[in-house]
Amino acid sequence: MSETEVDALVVGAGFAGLYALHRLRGLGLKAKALEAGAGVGGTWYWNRYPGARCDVESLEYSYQFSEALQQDWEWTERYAAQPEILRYLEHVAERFGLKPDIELSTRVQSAHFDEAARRWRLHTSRGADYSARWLVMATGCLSRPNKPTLPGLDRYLGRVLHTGEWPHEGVDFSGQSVGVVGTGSSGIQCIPEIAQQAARLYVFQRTPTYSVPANNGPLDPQLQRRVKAEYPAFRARSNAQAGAAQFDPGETSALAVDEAERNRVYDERWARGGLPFMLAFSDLFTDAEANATAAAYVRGKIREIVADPQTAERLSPRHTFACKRLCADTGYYATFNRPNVTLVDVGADPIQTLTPEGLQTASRTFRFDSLVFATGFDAMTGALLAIDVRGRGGRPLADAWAAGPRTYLGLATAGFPNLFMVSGPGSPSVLSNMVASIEQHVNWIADCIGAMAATGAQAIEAQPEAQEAWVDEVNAIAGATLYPSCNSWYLGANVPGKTRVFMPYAGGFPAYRQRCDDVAAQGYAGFRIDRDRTLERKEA
Ligand code: NA7
Repeated sequence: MSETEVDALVVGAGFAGLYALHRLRGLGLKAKALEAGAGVGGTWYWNRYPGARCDVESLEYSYQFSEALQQDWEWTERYAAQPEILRYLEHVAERFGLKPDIELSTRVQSAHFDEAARRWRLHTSRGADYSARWLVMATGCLSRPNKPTLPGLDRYLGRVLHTGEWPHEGVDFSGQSVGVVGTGSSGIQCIPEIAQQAARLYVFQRTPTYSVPANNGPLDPQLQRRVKAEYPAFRARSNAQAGAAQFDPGETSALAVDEAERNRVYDERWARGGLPFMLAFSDLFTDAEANATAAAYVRGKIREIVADPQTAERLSPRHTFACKRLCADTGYYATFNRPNVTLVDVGADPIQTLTPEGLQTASRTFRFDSLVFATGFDAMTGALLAIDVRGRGGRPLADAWAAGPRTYLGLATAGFPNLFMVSGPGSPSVLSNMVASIEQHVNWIADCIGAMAATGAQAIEAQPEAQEAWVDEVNAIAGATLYPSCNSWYLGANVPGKTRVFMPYAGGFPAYRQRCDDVAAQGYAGFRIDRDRTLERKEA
């Protein structure tokens, strides 16, 4: 099969890939997106499990690049459920005429940099080859499912599901006995839903989870009208916050107020619902004693909600509050008051093996018809490293990142010219409102490619010194927080054998964006730009 030559290739057609394709085409480039799914939507295409919902508010978790789009689209709930977000992304793909340039059901298997031609050559699962000068990896931070390799899994005769690869036709658990492994965001969302349908539900919990009520509901039409009346100003307020969302960070230390005042603040945030709870005070992420007050408050709530004291105790986390991502739920803890739900503490009584009928822990045997893995993702690097990416000198990305990901600004990596990552490791990404971070990255990348194309440059590459300095800065910022203190996916600790490095940039979205803008304004400081006259002549 012959190679399809374009100017730019985008890998992925979720929030990042769709907007990247839109921007690159807007530069007058010939661009294509290659997408593994049979439809657009990325994360929101794959994660169709019952209860799947965003925990950033709809009015913020949406594109801001088009005023007409943000005026026209009507969100129905405070926190949109997966089907609504997927409809939104399908609308975006249609509205901006992106579909003709998206190859669906096309998984990129390899991406090799051809140094002589300064082009990326990609091979796909459909056997097709593509080449492009510019390569934008919009492969997602949470897109490669983490599937535990439990002994005996191949002998289990029931149905095995992963929340991140949920069947499109849905699953009917009526009358079934179901086992769920995992109690992170996906688990806490699907467990209450499955509990309502299944005859019996076993929740296999390795680590208890801090969760606050989402307090979801229909989106107040008046609020939506008010926001739309001043959407650009509303977005500016969001973008000025560390997480690129209006979480209204508290300005006082949790230790500067007495217990009654502290509880008043926590009560208020708990009633408001959602992730702003974690910013109730200024030092919850930096001071262990302050953090412990939030942890104790949530444990108190669990004891209030859960009737059986022993179950409440097992559900109560002991690790640093919010150093694994905080969850926002709808009736999660209360689900354990249902007579058909059993909590199994596999932290204390580990899973030994699966059996044909269910599973065995050290002390008990369980039987169930279906097993749901809500076990998360090989986060931030998983999807990138699943592709055989090779840069200059044929060096594999897996080799360059053997000691953990190394990037400059989370946008590029030395030795891999013209390859850009959207929300890559070393950028705020998962510590921020993803859509805002994605747009900021795509805008930066598109502006950079536009600037290169305008000056006839064929290659731009992060310089090792700039990259090392950035990696050090990212590590230093993380080291000043409590984040490294528990086994989170931010650190890669959820995937056996993965190098333990805190991957996202924890310095906040505004500071990060300023840094990226400064680098661009200084003529792409820290990058080397190549203009090869020989190539120019060939292309003319
Ligand atoms: P998470 O947050 O990584 O949660 C995965 C859960 O699965 C967590 O409770 C894990 O326990 C558990 N897990 C993983 N492997 C195992 C094994 N082998 N045995 C038992 N339990 C296991 O993934 P989610 O999909 O819920 O959420 C990911 C992000 O998506 C979320 O943070 C939001 O940003 C959106 P552990 O804590 O590792 O002991």
